[in-house]
Amino acid sequence: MKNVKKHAQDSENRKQQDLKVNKSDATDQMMTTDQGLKINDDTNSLKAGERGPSLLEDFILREKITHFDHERIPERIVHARGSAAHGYFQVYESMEKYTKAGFLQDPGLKTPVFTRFSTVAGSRGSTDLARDIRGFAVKFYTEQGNYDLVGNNVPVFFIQDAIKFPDLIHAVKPEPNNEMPQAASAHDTFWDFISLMPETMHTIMWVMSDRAIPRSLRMMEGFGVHTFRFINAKNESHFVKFHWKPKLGTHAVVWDEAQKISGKNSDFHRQDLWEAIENGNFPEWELGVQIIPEADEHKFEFDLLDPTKIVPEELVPVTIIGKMVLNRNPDNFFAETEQVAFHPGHIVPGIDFTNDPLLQGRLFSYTDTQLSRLGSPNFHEIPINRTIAPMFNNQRDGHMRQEINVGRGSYHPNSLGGGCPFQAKIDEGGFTSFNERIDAHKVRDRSESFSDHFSQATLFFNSQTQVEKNHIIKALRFELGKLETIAIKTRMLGLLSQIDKTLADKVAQGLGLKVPSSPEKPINHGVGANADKQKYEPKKVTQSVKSSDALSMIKNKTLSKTIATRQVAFLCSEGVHQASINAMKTALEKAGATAKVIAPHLGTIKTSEGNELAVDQSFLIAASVLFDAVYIPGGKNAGFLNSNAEAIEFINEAYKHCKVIGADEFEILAKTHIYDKEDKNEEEGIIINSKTNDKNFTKEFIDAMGNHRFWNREAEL
Ligand code: HDE
Repeated sequence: MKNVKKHAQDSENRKQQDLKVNKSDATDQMMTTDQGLKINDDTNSLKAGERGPSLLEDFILREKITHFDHERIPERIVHARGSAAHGYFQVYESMEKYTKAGFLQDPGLKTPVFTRFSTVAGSRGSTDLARDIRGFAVKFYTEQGNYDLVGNNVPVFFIQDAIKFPDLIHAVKPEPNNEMPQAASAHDTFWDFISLMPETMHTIMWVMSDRAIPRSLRMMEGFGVHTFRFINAKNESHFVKFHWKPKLGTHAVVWDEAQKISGKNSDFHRQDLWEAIENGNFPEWELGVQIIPEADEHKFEFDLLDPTKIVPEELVPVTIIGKMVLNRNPDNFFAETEQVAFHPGHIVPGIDFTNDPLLQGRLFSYTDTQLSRLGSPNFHEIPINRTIAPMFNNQRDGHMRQEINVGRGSYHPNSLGGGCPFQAKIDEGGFTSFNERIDAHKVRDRSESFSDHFSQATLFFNSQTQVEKNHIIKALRFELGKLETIAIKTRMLGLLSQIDKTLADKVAQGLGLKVPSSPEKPINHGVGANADKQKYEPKKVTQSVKSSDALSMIKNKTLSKTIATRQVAFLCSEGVHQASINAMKTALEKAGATAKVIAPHLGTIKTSEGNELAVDQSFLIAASVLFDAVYIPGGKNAGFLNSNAEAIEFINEAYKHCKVIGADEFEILAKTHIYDKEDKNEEEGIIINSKTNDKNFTKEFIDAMGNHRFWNREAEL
């Protein structure tokens, strides 16, 4: 056991050391040029006379500006905006029965990971809260080589074949004539494409749900999307679907909040992840797998190779096999988060691909894109991309080669180098592909088993609570409502009516349009070369699972009641009652939440007890959308809060977004919407101290926070 621990520690240390090469946080270093020449003056350029022209000879100036001129590299074509963290992965029990993957054998082994979360459509400088899928890419630095699980926070994808990916991305990116809109799908080109591609319908349901506007990167699920294979030492294969389940549960904000957060703090997610890790609140996910025996490949009413389908958890349960903890922020955004290069083709013995045509296309794309983004085939030598496994081969040279290969041999077979590097036998860890039999005609076509585009979209919609359905309807009303072209809206209504009639009717109502009585048939779009034969006809296959709780964030069993790391705004002003603040703050901190004092100005304010209270944020900086709950302590501040428009707006917004509001006295809320309501004293999620007996107040507030939102405040659609 001691050895196992040491081994685990070694592999973590090795990666840490690897990444610290050239770390530039020294405190005792003199400034030099890139050639190591000590610099005496970095403030003035070399000139002919004090007021004279700068001299071309000034190599220090030229070197500095030339390097600066080349600081930027192309941003990722998709997933440009990201944030990442280091951590480790640990399996709970050996998975030997299913896979020989080294990092899944030994519960004592901590495999270092680097995980990058991203939005898909926006540029590097766009907002975190865009309605979008989130990338969830994990690089495992295993002893057998790097394994990348490059997934998303949604378990399905828009398209079935990689050949449509450039079209999808062209459609969703800002329109080419005016480069608008940024990081948004609510525009004509996106919905034009979607409305002509029925296979996108299932993913559209997920993207229109609140899954596309997470509360935090720490509170979203992750999925491998494609079906992969586990291969064991006996070379037996099982199909596998990967799931990441967040320990804090899966949570979202609402669309109105998302849009406002984008203005108030476009780094909301990025900052939340960074601060959680800095404060020692290390985010954690469990890795789950759905394992399907090879013999069951054709037993489902959908095709396992189709990336627009899930395997409902009711048919194949998710088995939790390990955990990932993110415990260290990057030292340098560019060197690590920007230069990390993921690739679904980075696999290790024990894991293999299937013939999912989307996955197959990805296997080519990622290396190709790194070549233009990172500028060299040697991107694997960048510290964040280096493997901790010994790396040795006959690849040589190229732009920015770091390694100085010694010796004459750079070919195989050789005798001059004694035959080195040697090929590894399978029992020495040599990789071999799963020996799948393939016997087929060469065709540009798609399997009939891929032609059901609606039934899982219906399954997703049916699995939601009424509140979640309303949010999907409102999202569609928003997105389609922004389109200029009526024909696209109508075509979309036709597609929605094939998912659910009420859904289509409700969206149509918001758009002021009618659902077409017979939906437009897709003409030769997304149908492959056999389009001319009109062979393809989308169909709906009856699903054995009618509703799945795992698909709803509200019903989901992983929804956690914990309020750990949640942020509570305390609205205060001069004369606030300090004893109330102390009691609530202590109770919240005990539950793992954070209290922030918001007041008219920064610095300190005087409490009713005569003490100075430190202010965290002024009303000018803070906003309800940046917090999970609000508390208004009593004292002499009621007068001020009732006359301050910002404080009133703060409380009204918290109410609108269905958040918990606590106050020492009901009168403090006199100028808010809450006070005007008929059932004002009975509302759920409004906790008033004077009505509870003192002891229960903080408990009731914290219990209410555990419910997260009080959706009954939302209007019926
Ligand atoms: Fe990607 N994708 N993708 N993708 N993808 C990229 O690679 C691509 C797809 C995903 O944090 C690019 O290094 C194709 C599905 C993530 O660095 C590029 C297709 C899933 C990230 C690329 C897909 C993903 C990327 C751009 C259709 C979920 C960010 C920059 C066949 C399973 C990784 C880069 C990071 C990034 C291609 C579809 C996940 C261009 C051709 C499905 C999380 O290579």
